[in-house]
Amino acid sequence: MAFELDSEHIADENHKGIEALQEDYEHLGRQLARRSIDIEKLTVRAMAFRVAIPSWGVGTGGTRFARFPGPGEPRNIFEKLEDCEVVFTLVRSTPGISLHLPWDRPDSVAELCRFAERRGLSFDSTNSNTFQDQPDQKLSYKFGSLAHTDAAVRRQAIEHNVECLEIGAKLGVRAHTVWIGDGSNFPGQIHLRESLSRYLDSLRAIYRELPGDCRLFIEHKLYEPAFYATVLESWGTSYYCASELGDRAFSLVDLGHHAPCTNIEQIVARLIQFGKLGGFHFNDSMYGDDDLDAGSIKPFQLFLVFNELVDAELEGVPGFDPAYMLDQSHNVTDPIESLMTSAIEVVRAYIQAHLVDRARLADARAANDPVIALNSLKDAFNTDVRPILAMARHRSGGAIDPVAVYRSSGYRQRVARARPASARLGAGII
Ligand code: PSV
Ligand code: MN
Repeated sequence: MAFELDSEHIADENHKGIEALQEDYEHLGRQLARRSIDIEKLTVRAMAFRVAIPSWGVGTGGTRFARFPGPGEPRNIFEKLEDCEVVFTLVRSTPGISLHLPWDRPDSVAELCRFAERRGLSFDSTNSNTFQDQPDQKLSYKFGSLAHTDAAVRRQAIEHNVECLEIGAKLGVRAHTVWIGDGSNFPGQIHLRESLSRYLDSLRAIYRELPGDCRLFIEHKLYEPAFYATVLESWGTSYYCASELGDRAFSLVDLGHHAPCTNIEQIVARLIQFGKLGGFHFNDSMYGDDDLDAGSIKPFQLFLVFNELVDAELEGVPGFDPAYMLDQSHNVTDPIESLMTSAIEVVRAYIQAHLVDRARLADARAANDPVIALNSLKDAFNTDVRPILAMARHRSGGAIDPVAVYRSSGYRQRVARARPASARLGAGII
């Protein structure tokens, strides 16, 4: 409680920026009106948009070479939620939490729910972890988990996922996400077809235990930790597995889990078309990582992904209901600042996608006019929608300039004093 952001401080900071924002907002409103777009409708959409925060994202991550801990890192799930609350208070679009187990296994689920509720937070999804060994674990995941050659290891990994489902049901989550590190580092190390069959059989056992209102998301990744062949390596294999499992199994797209230059927006379109798009882990990457802040490297790609999503939303594609989550690792930034920045970027792409003149785009396509088709997208992408995002935050009680308010609040300095560094922190991705 002692660390909460002071609402007076937010109001004082907003007071400094409101006049300029009002001016920019009115100016943009006039520009958009010339394009027959009502700025108020977009602001309402921005206020309603939601993207979940990963509980692991508030910790400092590392690379395989080193981890440089930051001051005041959260040491347990309650402290993680305190940091998530700061993000939510300032940007307002992030009340949902995506929980990683067993990293964040609560002693009392009821107590965790009460703690979250008091802060206006709720639990969006659970994520299992069979890519690491835990201190008290009987069998090792060194050579895999759900696709392991040993049935006993597979059973242990299934049981962990079933426990996640049980905890998730009490937390009221809407989805459970399974990402496995299974794969091989060398040609010949695993039987490519048999390992996928074992994985699918294990998933079937998990799927059978899925509570009625919960969806199962499976997350593919091209490589890492396996360097030669990952068992669930691509959206195609993911689609196949989700289809085999049943109506409540879907593919989750983590933007960082593809080869460089992959046309991710097309993958998104395919999964929408086949009724199997479950959700997203937003982040960005330059090469093969999945760690950078959303929109920091390829903002146009993020926009193009949202262009597909908004197209499906406006068309009313049956069953279209993707879950949006961030998933990034913060090695050199303050995690709270990175999460706020990413959440804003995601809303930015969503609102820009709503600016696309879809009738003009359809006409250009029908006339085989690539220049006008591209311009329809570029006109939307090149519109600076920041006044809409800032106004949406302000009207929702958040900050006009979240990073500035956060920095001047002294929150990090306060938690640094209250949370002495511990040698074994499980807060971030190592
Ligand atoms: C794997 O890289 C991943 O994207 C999965 O979503 C994990 O659950 C998460 O990162 C944390 O390691
Ligand atoms: Mn992910």
